[in-house]
Order: sequence, then structure tokens, then C-alpha cells
Amino acid sequence: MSKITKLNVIIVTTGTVLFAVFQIWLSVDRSRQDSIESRSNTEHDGAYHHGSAQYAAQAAIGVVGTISTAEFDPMRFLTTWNFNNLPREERAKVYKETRRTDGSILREYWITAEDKDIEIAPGVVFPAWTYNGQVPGPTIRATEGDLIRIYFTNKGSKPHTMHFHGFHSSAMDGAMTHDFVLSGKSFTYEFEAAPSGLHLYHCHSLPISQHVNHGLYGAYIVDPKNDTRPKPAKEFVMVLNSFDTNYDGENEVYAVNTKAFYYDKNPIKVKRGELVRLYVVNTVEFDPVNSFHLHANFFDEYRTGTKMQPSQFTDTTSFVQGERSVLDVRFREPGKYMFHAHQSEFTEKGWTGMFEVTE
Ligand SMILES: [Cu+2]
Repeated sequence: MSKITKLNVIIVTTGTVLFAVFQIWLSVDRSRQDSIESRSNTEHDGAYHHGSAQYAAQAAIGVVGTISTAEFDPMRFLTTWNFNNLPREERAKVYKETRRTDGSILREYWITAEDKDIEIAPGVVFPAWTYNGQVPGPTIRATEGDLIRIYFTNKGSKPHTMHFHGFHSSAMDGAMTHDFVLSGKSFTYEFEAAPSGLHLYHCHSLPISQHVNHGLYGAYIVDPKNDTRPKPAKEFVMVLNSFDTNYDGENEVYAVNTKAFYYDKNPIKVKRGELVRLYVVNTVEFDPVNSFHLHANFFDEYRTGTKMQPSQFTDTTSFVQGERSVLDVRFREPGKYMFHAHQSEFTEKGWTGMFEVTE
């Protein structure tokens, strides 16, 4: 057994044990919830009314413990594109804008693939393959007609690529075996930002399911040159993702932006009536369909974001892998509103969150 194989076995074993602990917490929480619900059906003494602190504490699904945000903060990720979260000097190392003669912008990015352990639920560490040390990878954002140039270096242990959805030449597709960037090598991708809409990028090395499941994907937003949609007050990037922690071809953890139950414990704050725009991208492997459901409010859905007219007004929409939508919502009343996959299994394994609406 080689050193690497031994290490993999240790990582898989550790991951499985940690995940088993996570599953136990979930089942403990579920059985608690069952017993509370059966009691509250028979006892109407007020002790377990919805809304009471005691009820909330005992009946909640989710994880026990808190998760570190030192390496990756899901709250900041929501509003981060083109590394706008970094201080000026740090940002200049990975991103540069240059105005071109036609008024468009040359946007240059320095992206590095690297192996990195990440925490996906309290105490559950996943040996990820990352773009710039984070999952999802950095959000790339441009205006239609800008020139995108990406200096990609592979410092990971496997061959990787960056395959972008959107227009580009076949030489920039990053999908064929001769496009694979071997460990220690570099490649420069260059293409015009088009068509306008919400897209994604991901590694296209083989087997693709493993490279995507390990964390190599990110959102790619192309703003329209002539945007006739209403202007949003807030914009949030949400990458729906999942993790097969024991490599059995099924996911053990589902999330929005990687950390299970994060926005459930830390609601996203918005104001009543303001236009909130969500950029939702589905990267979940192994399950053919994912979905997004919002409670008590409806949204205008711009599927793939390529047209200026919404395709539907609804509270639930579905995504196959790689599908994405721009969702515009104005919350009607103050309060807390859940959003989650309508597949209950995904919700119970981490893909659930909350908006907190105030006046
Ligand atoms: Cu890869």
C-alpha cells in the first residue's frame, strides 16, 4: 500500500467516523423532535407552543456546535465577486481591471487549484480540491463584452481545468484530455464575457463527478450591457452544493455555499419591500434534481438570466446539475422565512436557510 493510498484510507475513515457522529446528532435531533411533536399534540398547556424558546431549542433540526468561518465565511461569500472582500493590496495579487479603448474592461484573474481540508459541518472535515483554497471557488463577474483572462496554475495533486459555461473558442473549453492542466503546470484562459446571464465554471478533468464533488466549481455572472430589469437593492450568490464524504456515490451533506445549516443558524438580513436578487447555481453531483423553495413569498425567476423578462412567478423551482436561475424577490412582511430544497432529505442534511426581514 503506497503512502498516498494509506493516507486516503485514513482520511476516508476519519471522514466516515466524523460523519457518523454528525448523523447521530441528526437522528437524536429528529427523535427529540418526534417526541416533542407527539407531546405537543396531547398537551396543550402552552409549554411547547410554536414560537416559544423552549420549543425552538428542542424541536429544531440541524447540527450541534458551531462551525469555523475563519477560512471561509458563507455570509461574506454571498456578496463577494471579483475578490471585492479583500483589502486593496491582497486583491491586486489575484485580480486586475484595465479599461480598454472601446470602453469595456479587461479583467484578469489569478486562480490556483490546490488541495485543502475544509469544514463542511461542525467537526466534519472534507479533503477538498479547491480554486484559491475555497469552496465554492471565487465568483467571477463581468459585463457583457468585457475580456476575461485567467492565469490558472495547478498546485493540486490531480490534473485540473477550468471549464466555463458561456461563449468561447474550443481552445478555451478546458474539457478534452489534452486540455487537462497537470500538477505543477499553468494555462491561460481568455474569452469575451457573453452571453449575459448567470453561468458557472467547473473542473472538467476525469472522472468529472469526483472533481466536482471535491469542490472545483464557482459562479460566473455576466451582467447585461443594457439591463432593463428593476435594479436590486441587495444581491446574493448562492451555490447549491453537496459532499460525498465516504465516496459511495451518494451525498452525506447538502448545503448552500458549503457549510451545512449555516444560514439556518445565521439568517440573511433583508428589508421588507426592497428588491433582493439571488444568483442560484446548482452544482450537486449524484442527485439528478435539486430545488429551491421559499416560504410565504414568491419570486420572479429569470432562468439562466439570459432574458430581461421573468420566465415565471413562483415559490419553488428545480435545477438539474449545472442549471441556474436569477431569482428576484420582495418580501411582503417582516419576520423569518425559510428557504430550502423541497427534497426533504437535502433539507435535513444541511440545505436549509432563513431570511430575516425587518422594516
Ligand atoms: Cu479537477
